[in-house]
Amino acid sequence: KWKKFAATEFSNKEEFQREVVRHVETTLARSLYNCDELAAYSGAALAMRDKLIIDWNKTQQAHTLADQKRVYYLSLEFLMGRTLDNALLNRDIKDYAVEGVSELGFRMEDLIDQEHDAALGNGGLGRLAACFLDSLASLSYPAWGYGLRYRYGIFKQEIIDGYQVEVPDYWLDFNPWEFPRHDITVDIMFYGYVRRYTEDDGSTVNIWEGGEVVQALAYDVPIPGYGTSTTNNLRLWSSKPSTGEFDFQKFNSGDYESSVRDQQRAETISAVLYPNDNIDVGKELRLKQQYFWVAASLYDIVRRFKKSHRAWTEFPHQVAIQLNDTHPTLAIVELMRILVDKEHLDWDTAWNIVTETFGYTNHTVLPEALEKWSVPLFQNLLPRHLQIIYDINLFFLQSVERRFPKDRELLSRVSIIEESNPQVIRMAYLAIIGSKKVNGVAELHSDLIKTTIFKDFVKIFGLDKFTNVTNGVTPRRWLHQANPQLSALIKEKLGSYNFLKDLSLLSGLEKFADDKDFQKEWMDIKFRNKQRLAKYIKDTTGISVNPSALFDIQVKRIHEYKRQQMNIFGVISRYLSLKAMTKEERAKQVQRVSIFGGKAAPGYWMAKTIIRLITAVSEVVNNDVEIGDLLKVVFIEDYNVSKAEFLCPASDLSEHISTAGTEASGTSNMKFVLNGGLIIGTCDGANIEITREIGEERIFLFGNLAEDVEDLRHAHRYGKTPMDPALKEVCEEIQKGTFGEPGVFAGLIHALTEGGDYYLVSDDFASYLSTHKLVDEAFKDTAAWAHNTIVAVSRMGFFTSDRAINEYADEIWNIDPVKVDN
Ligand code: 26Y
Repeated sequence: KWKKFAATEFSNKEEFQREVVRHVETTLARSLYNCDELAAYSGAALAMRDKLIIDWNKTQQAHTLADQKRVYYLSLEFLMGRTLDNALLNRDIKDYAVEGVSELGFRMEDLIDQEHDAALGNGGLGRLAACFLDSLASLSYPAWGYGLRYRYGIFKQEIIDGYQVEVPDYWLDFNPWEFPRHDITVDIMFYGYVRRYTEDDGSTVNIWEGGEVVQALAYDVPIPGYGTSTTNNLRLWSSKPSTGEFDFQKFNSGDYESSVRDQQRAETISAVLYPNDNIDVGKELRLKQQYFWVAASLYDIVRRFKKSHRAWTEFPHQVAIQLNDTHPTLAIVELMRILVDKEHLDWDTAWNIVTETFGYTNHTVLPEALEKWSVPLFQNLLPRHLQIIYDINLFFLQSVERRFPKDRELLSRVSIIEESNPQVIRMAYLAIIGSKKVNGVAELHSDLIKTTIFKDFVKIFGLDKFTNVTNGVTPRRWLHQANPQLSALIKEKLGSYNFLKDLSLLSGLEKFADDKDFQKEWMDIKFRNKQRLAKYIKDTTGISVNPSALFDIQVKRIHEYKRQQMNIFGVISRYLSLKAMTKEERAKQVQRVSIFGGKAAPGYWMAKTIIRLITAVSEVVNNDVEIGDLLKVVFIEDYNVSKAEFLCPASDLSEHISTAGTEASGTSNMKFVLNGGLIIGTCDGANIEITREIGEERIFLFGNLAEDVEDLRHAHRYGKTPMDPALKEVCEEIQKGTFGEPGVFAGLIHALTEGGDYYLVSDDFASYLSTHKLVDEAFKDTAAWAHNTIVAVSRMGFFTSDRAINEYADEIWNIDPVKVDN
């Protein structure tokens, strides 16, 4: 009955068209005769959005009615990318949208290309959160994401004279995918002091007061599931001056400037995403962001829980909160503050509720990425929270002392407070102590955290608290949307698109692996995807690349542990070998295009130097007429989600070559294999599980194992490791000035020599180069290559984020799906 009032339900191209036109003419106030691609995109987006809102309301209603346990995914990063194409595909209306706009004179691809990426994240952790939202909705779980609505997402990268230059990413000019909820605001306090007094009944009460107040305003983003009406909510908080705080007194008395300054100070909190990936810098503003977001989210969650008038002890049966890394760990402390200071529960009852509610996902073992907050800084900003942390620590250490009497070393090792100068709060320890479950993101990583950084906690809490959930990626965006031709070919073979909901069905492809016609169609699609990339490279860099050459891609954040430096040293080595060959020898070589992309954190000097070396090598190699198409080197500017969508389908080979034991999982490795590419990689992160699934004859593994890293590093420190000869040759070539002023690259060479080669480039270099030779040989046999990529894809079912989310739901959150009627 209600449906017939829903004007925006459309189910054919005419209706879609009508809605686009209506929005262009009325919402945007433009004439159709003056409608450019941006206006047409906007009209299409608004039409799609109307449809999503209806499903979204239905979903929220169904969830309220079902009154089941919900999960809240707290993440400081959501790397969503574009929405229109994804929403059209998830709702299965792309076909008539394409026809609808084509009759208006537009190509859908051009409209889709008008959309700005929502880039509220750095890399893997942020993109994982986005894949998880897609899976949560597609599997109909009652789930909310909570994050910050940054005015500036991750910076845009420009390459100027070979160097990275950062440009602000202002993305909110036109964003139809969000809804401000002017009625949903929360006042958040900072600074101030704690007033303690004794009640008549003798109990002590702590009141945090006298601080400055900032207001959090909710913006909601609908998250459409695939093949279901479920449309979940992502709630992002934006900061603004609290209504009481904007100083009208000052304003009226003429102190206009300082009243505007106060306003700006409030808005600063959600102004910009910190552009650091896997490196902690400990800035006060970031702590402010964390508390602001966590406090607003918890207020919201608690308010929703209170509506059901249940006892507090029911809280963990209604609410699961997942902490995406330690960034939201303050939520543990804030919930304690709410329960003890405001709701007057006794400490133990409150603590039981808290430790039944939270789960903590760790994404790294790198020491420089583990968050620590200086106690003086923290005390000034959040005085009451520091007291609560001290109490949590005290009770925890007392319990450890009882179980392990007289082990003072253990106590100091596991204390939340590190006795450095100044003292610091170890957020990971707080997250472990306050959570029911702790998980790593791939098997090796989950094993490593249990045996290294968290081993004392395994001893204290037992093994059951620590678990693994191997990451996954959503096949909707990373197969169906990014590679529509491959998705359609698979559908043709399997009979339906059901594999997009149950990726294990891909196994049905394996029987076609030797079918010559199928192989041809398969490889033709790869070729067309490479042609599209070649055109993009030509248009944006001027470099011509041969689409028949082997495309070797490494795209990810630039970091020494990910070893882009090893890749470019390998390219130099290949260049030197080619130069040394006769014409006849050269003619037998496999042509290669080495493609790099990724952002360096603005303050990460070494990462920026790696980018400079890549661009310097590309200038020399690409202009060497003797080399021609045998080797091209390309740096793709401003790597982001929408670029990943056309890069992943265009690789023959992708590189996942981190020093063993450093890459927690990696997720682009999964995307590349899912799109019919092979991998060269180390025994690290999810590469290991990918190998197990697809078979070791289909992956080019090389290098030392995680268990040997410590000894190898030790050997370097004591000068026992001569540099690999091929690497030495590369260094000498750089020092000769072949790639420009060698002083520019001195830091990179120093890291390999006096620096102790911490990332073991030299130790792995010989096996890296010889493995690349195997790749060349394998690539010459097109039929075998086709066979191997088909088999690999058919065995990738495990790496869907649907599987990961089902594991979280069953083993950590204890939640069930809620059906939403169509
Ligand atoms: C402390 C702070 C500045 C910080 C900010 C961002 C610390 C870490 C990060 C981001 C970490 C990250 O992206 N980690 C990656 O998470 C992926 C998803 O689990 C993994 O696949 C990947 O191996 C890991 O590096």
